[in-house]
Amino acid sequence: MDRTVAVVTGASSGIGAATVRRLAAEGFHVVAAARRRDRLDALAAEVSAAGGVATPIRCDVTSDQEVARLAAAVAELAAPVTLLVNNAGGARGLDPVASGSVADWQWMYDVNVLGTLRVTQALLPALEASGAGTVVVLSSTAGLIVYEGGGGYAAAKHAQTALAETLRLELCGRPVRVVEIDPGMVRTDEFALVRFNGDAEKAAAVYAGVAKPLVAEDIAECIAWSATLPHHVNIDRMVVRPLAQAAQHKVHRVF
Ligand code: 8X3
Repeated sequence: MDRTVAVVTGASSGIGAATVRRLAAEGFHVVAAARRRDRLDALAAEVSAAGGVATPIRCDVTSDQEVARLAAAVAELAAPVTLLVNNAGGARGLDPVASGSVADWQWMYDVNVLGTLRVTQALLPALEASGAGTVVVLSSTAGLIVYEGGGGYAAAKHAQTALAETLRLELCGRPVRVVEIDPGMVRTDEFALVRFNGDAEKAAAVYAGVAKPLVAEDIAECIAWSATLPHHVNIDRMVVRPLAQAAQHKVHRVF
């Protein structure tokens, strides 16, 4: 099988890891990029045992040097690069604007927005050269709406959404489509834990009473679907929420 390359950032857990598994099953040679190399190695071994191909590459998307190394390692594979999934990101804190930490806001801007910018810039030439490239930007419903305590995260996700929309305009007429995926409530091992600095009780409260929050595999399915449609079909934006979440503030909880 002639496998094309799909690069997934933030691949060591959650939506990223699920996307690596899903795209490998779809027949891509998946480059799994993240900071935690041990986790990537285990994931690549798992993919291989299932008959797929995944190459683990350490990459912190907040580092220019590491992103340059990622692009060089991808080039060494000498195969068409048809898909980039900008998944690395996250939230820190749920503080009101009045007392939010500047460092948290900076981190969120760096990992969500500039991380997407760095990796997209580094891989865009290869994606275009493939003749049928796709850039997926994992933003969030927080990229479309704001909520109390979510100012820093919403600001970063709104910026990431702006990046995706601008890129699509700029690439019009060139063979790279840009897909923005905006998940609502997704229960993963780490998203809420990172947001609350490891406080498991606060993290669990986010999903309390919600019968079925989305899981990472649900979003991986959306990514795989939009990335494997015929290349002239561009899903501009996909907003995905669990059935129990009709809107950001409208969540059905049963206690
Ligand atoms: C995650 C959605 O509601 O926590 O990106 O902002 S939310």
